[in-house]
Amino acid sequence: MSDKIFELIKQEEQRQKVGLEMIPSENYVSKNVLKALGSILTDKYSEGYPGARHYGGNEIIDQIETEAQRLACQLFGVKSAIVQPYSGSPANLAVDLGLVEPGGVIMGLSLSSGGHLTHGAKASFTSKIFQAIQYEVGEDGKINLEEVTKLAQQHQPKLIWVGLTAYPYTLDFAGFAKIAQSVGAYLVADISHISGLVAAKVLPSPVQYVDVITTTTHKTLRGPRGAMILITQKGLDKDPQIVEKLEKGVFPGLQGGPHDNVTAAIAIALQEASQPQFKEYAEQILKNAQVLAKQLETKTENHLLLLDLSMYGFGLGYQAQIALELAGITVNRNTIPHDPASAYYPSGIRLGTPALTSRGMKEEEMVKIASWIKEVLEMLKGFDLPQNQPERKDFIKEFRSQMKENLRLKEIKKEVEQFAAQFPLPGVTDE
Ligand code: DSN
Repeated sequence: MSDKIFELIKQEEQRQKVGLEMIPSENYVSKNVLKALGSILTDKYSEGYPGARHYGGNEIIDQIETEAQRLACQLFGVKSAIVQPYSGSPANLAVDLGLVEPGGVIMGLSLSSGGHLTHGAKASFTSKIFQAIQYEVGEDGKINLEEVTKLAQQHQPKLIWVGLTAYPYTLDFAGFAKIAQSVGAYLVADISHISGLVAAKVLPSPVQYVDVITTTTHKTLRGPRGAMILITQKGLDKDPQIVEKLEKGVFPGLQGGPHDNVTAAIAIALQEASQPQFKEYAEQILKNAQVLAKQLETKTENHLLLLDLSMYGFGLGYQAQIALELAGITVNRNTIPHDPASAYYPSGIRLGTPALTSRGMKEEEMVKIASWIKEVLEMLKGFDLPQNQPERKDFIKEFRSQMKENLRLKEIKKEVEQFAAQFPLPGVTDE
């Protein structure tokens, strides 16, 4: 037995218990999801799809995967579901590979405007395999559909992505549908961040407007790390072969055997997400985000906040992430649209409410947490990122060691620990 690893898992559990996880893509799964993940289903190989496997012994796995597909179709109101993608990035790549020839044109929101790497970012293989055109948000931080229309007319994409990882506003699926229609492109919604909110019907669903939907299963949907590709009636009407193309994109195009333990855990999470309590949970995520946004003087229409820290100084995202982590509050540094600093040392942080809400925190707790965050952010004044790039690494190192000695940060950490420990982690039992 690896004592070292089990000891480290315990330490991570303790870190999560006494800290506040505010990365908006993170969440806490239920005991049953954890149970399925840790089951003997992890031992099986099942290349292929239910009823058409390349290996024997899949009679029961077929039933598990079929049930996961059925639950996904029912919950999201789609016609077909592929539940095998290992995670969001492979799901998105499988969609591109299934629907567009290498070298074809794809279009997506840029990473710095709140899109995802796989929507065609320069650093992603999606922009090396395909000709990737990126649209940006305007000065108001919002997607400008006229701009998207112009780019689509000019570049005639085969596929358009509409989705987000750091965009705090509602996506106009109907507007995108008109653009995709006008150039004959497939329209794919990546709802990874918001799928739990869509499933609970507290945010608009893209189903009637798009051909395909991708989503991870571990964010607001509160399942295991995995992903799904969902095919709508619109998608089937546009391309009757679309399901086969996408299935082939996943296997054998990109992946080998599915992770059957994850498939089972996805089925459990989908079942949980169809319960009335999940709708209450999703509503509370949004209420909490509204309170947090108000307290932190920003705006959101979903579960996430993108905080521009320019009012405290230049390029403070990394420093904020470090100082908040020392206070027991986990967020991630993030670029803001048209960031004047850099991707590695950006001007903002991204935070959200799904994980805290899973622990039972409500509006009152958000006010308390926001006051700690504001206090920590005030401490950043005077710690502007050096303009001279070679100085930045040492500057961050020095900043970290200074902050480690900061007495008020140590006090806040204690306060946060006492506060957080009152809200148990849903999947964890004390043994
Ligand atoms: N890592 C995910 C997120 O944090 O949004 C995107 O892949």
